Amino acid sequence: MKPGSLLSRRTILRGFAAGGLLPLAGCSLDSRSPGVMSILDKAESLTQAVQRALLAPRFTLAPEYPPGAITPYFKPNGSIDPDDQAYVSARQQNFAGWKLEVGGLVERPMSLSLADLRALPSRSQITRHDCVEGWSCIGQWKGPQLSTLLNAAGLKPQARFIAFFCADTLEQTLDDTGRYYESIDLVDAFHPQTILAYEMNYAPLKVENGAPLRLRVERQLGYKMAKYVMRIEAIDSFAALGHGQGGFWEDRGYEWYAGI
Ligand SMILES: Nc1nc2c(c(=O)[nH]1)N[C@H]1C(S)=C(S)[C@@H](COP(=O)(O)O)O[C@H]1N2
Ligand SMILES: [Mo]
Repeated sequence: MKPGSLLSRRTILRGFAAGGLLPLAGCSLDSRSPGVMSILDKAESLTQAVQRALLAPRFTLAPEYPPGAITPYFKPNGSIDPDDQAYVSARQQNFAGWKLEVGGLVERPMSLSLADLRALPSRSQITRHDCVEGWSCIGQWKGPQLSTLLNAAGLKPQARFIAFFCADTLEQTLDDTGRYYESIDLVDAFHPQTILAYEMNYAPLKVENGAPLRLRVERQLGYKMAKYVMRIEAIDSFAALGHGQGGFWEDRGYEWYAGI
């Protein structure tokens, strides 16, 4: 699938505001008053109906499990102990001075401490993590929905993707392109199960799993779930990031859209 959805931000927000799922029946042409509908109007309604039908599966929830299904040992993968300077010093203070930056194409850039994040309404979910390498683990995750932060910051109309910049360098390069980053579109960003988790298995997130904060985007493969998130940016294109493919692993050949 091509990066960037056909849906506008307003359509997405409206869809979720209506209760999480887009009403497929909302596009009936018959309900429009006769006489005033131009050919153009008709074409527009049809296009929207087709878009909604095609994209509806992306709004469904990933399966959630009971606590008894939690995998006893959740395998950490990729970076498990970043030695980047900013991360090491933040960790030494137990992340007391750490702040999540929210910026880019937003009306109100924000800077949030862990205490700020914990004070926000949160979602807890027990989900299965599928790594592209072929293993899966079930874990519990808790944190604010990404939509809460994005709504507070206010996306500018040009925003099409959300990028996550991480603390860890997974590959040593001369130009910083070995730093982990990820990006998702606004459909995933506003999905109700897309959260920024500070808790895993009912305990503070451990360093090996991305402390102090990691993304959970449950309809996608593991490499989309950025650990050690330091900065979030609303962007209109990811062409200028890294090698231009939208994420660390995408720059090394993986699919940008890793839906499951
Ligand atoms: N910052 C960062 N995020 C990352 C990675 C990484 O190396 N660095 N690895 C990814 C991959 S491939 C997977 S499967 C999961 C692993 O998460 P876990 O360590 O909690 O199991 O994190 C993803 N997010
Ligand atoms: Mo992975």
